[in-house]
Amino acid sequence: MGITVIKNGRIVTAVDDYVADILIHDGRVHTISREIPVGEDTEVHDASGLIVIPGGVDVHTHLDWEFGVSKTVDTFASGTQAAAFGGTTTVVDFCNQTPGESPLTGLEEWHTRSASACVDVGAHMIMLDVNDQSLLDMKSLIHNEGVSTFKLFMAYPGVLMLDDGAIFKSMRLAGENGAMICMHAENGPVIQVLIEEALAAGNTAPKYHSLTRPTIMEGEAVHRAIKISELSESPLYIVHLSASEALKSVTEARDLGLPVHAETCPHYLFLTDEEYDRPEFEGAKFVMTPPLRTHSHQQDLWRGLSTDDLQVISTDHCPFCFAAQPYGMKSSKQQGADDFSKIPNGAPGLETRVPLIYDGGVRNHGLSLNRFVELTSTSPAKLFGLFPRKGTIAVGSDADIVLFDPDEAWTIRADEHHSRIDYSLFEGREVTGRVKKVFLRGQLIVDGPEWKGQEGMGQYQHRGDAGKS
Ligand code: DUC
Ligand code: ZN
Ligand code: ZN
Repeated sequence: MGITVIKNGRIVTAVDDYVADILIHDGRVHTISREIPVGEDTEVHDASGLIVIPGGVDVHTHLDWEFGVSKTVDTFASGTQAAAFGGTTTVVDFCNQTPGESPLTGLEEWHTRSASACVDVGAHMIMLDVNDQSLLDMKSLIHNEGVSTFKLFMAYPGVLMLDDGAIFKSMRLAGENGAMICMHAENGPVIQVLIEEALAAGNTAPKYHSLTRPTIMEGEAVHRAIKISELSESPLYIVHLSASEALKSVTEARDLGLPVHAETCPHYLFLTDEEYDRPEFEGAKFVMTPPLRTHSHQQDLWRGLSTDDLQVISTDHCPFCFAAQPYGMKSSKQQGADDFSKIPNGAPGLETRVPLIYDGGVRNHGLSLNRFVELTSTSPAKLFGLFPRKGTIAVGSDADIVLFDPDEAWTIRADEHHSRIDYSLFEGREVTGRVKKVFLRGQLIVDGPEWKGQEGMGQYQHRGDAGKS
């Protein structure tokens, strides 16, 4: 690969903010200097008036993933192309163990599916069957396969949920081996009772998804997860945190100095449970877990982002189409037309995360530009064992770079997206701030509306120790 120079951009990292040129060679940042002379064969990109930020790191996606009887609609090719257009150049995606099988087999299958990725990819493992052998396999995943994070579920009894003993064993092993547990924290058995009672009373509409998953049961599970991780002396990462009660427990733990971390997602920051009152079956588009909450929870989440009680904003991109059976899929949101508990839980977000957080966070909620980069790139890269290769612009780092126009106003439209999903949670929302160019390891992959990348160019990321901030 030749030499590329990005000239005159305002480089913003989690800690810096200055105007300079960047010389890229062999896929990495080679030189950063105020004025880099340009040779004849150099590829030059003028970034005057643009912000130059490290490629986004989204550590919570579900691409081409089977969830119960449903399957997410994005392939690795479509989902990662959507990521790139949204300014994200690394995703860490969830693969899973099949009960009765080794998690190593789940990773092998994931590698086959992810071969078409257009941006760099890492894998977390969802543990569904914790026993002596699978605990040994976890060690092998950590030390040989670059998988240093594991998701466990405290929800979905009989399907995904692990009991507290299995959680304790997994956490202890993770802590002893430089890994971290990512927890889906909701009290599954209590929620199951509420779901059964709602259905028995004839309450089948999408809004009952929200009414049967109370915030207090998220708070209870987060508290329990923290206590088990404290005993097992392991770092803990709470995924998709949505509720004030949950945040309170995380804040208390962090104040005690425990290695407890948490992410929230754009939908919890910008939408509320009023979406479930939409007419017809429209509320199903917003059925994700945990559900959308009230405005007061949302305000607490913004406070948590500003005080670093929340360290990451990821998408939980888990796209199921609204319309029935597109792309030959067997399932869609319509599966739950007569029973909210059958609506596949999940929503899209990969393509809109970075601009939404710039618009809503920097422009409208007082986040600094540095904090915006930290939340969407640097902090996830550090916590998930990717830093400093990813998550910053520095000499020696991968040249994953986004040129971002802070002033361009545009409107979010699902039919302009690159994801295969047929709706956006943010349809019609006007935002200011737009991704203009994206480089993956120095190669231009997004140039305005044009796709310049290739399927399969994404590289697997062997991740190092997790839980380090
Ligand atoms: N949790 C996730 O993280 N994604 C999809 C559904 C769920 O319960
Ligand atoms: Zn989850
Ligand atoms: Zn998820």
